[in-house]
Amino acid sequence: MSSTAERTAIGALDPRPLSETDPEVAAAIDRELERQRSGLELIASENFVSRGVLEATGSVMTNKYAEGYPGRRYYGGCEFVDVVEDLARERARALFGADHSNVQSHSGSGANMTALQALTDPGATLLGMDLSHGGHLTHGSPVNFSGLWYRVVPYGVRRSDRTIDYEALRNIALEVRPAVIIAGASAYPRTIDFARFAEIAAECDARVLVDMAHIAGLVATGHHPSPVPHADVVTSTTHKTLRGPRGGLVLCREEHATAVDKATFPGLQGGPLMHVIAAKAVALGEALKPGFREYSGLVVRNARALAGRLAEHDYDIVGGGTDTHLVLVDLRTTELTGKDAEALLGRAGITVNKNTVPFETRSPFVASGIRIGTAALSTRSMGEAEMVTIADLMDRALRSEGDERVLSAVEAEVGALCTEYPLYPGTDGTPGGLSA
Ligand code: DSN
Repeated sequence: MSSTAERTAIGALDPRPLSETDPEVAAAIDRELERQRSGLELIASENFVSRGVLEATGSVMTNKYAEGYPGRRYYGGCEFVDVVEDLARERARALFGADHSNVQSHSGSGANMTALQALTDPGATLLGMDLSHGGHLTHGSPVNFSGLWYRVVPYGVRRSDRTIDYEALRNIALEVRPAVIIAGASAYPRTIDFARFAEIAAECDARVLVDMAHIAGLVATGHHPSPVPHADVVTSTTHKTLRGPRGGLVLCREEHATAVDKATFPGLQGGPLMHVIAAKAVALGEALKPGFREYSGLVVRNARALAGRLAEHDYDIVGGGTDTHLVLVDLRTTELTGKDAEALLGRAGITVNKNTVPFETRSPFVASGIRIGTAALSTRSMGEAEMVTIADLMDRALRSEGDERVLSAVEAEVGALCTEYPLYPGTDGTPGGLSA
């Protein structure tokens, strides 16, 4: 029999914590935890998951291969991963009222690839929202698989109020008669009228694909109208307003269930990430609880408060406000580019991303706007009063012209706010640390 020393030598079942076995990686994780704790996270696509989601993501289910679906796997030993995948599938169906769900997509982009493969063939015509009007890369950008494999015709927002121009969309649809119309966005703050998309699609015999990645949590709680009754297929990520682990999700009508499952596996993916699926089950379970409805309501109220205060400081709010978690600021009324603004705010401990805006004239690396979201800070329990304070802090940083004294003063106030609303208190942020 091998000794403990011999077992440790081959790296088997080493009981020591990561800080001892790989201090470099452990130190980077510690520093990331400290960064998340000490700054104001306003990236619209990010959130902070629960201890339960972290535990499941860091669990032994990462060890398991499970190609196939519950009860129909290509590997033995799947009885417990089947439990979590069934829970995740059932909770997704219940939360969104869908006929069918598939929880295996590794990402939102993968989910969109799956949906397009299930609904149509390469070479087909798609309508997707222009990237600079708020769409996503996978909705037809020429540099993405969607633009390379399909014939894409973009639609967008009106110049006058920068909201979706449904009449122009209808005219394009009637003219090009697409196989699929993609609704959904990554940088669009207002309510999307999914029923209108479905009406237009019916007129030209197109399928409707809705990517609800950004608003999934709000849809789950009725804070944004649901796309499910109007769409053939709905895709999402699980880590934005839904507050789960990083990953994707596909919902569909019963008629597309087999095509969606086949497109996911074996069409586009091999083994599912069972630890992530376990964490999706946990997050979907959390979203079914009453507290999540209160959380979503806070996310939306916070975004309104932030947008309202930024408007009082004379920033140009795209779409005239927000109905969601997201605020898009067009900085062309200032001297700043999106890149400048992201950097200035970053120096003050406030994280946002530069973003293109409708009718953009700059490259995406520079961009004329910033995108802001309230999902993460709402998880920290910050409310509308804090959003007003944060808008004031942002304004001071943005007007600072890079003055270190101003930026340091703002950073100190950011730090004080973060201390008042602690993140993962009393833990080291790792699954082991959290359960200790
Ligand atoms: N990268 C995501 C976002 O930030 O919106 C979309 O995939």
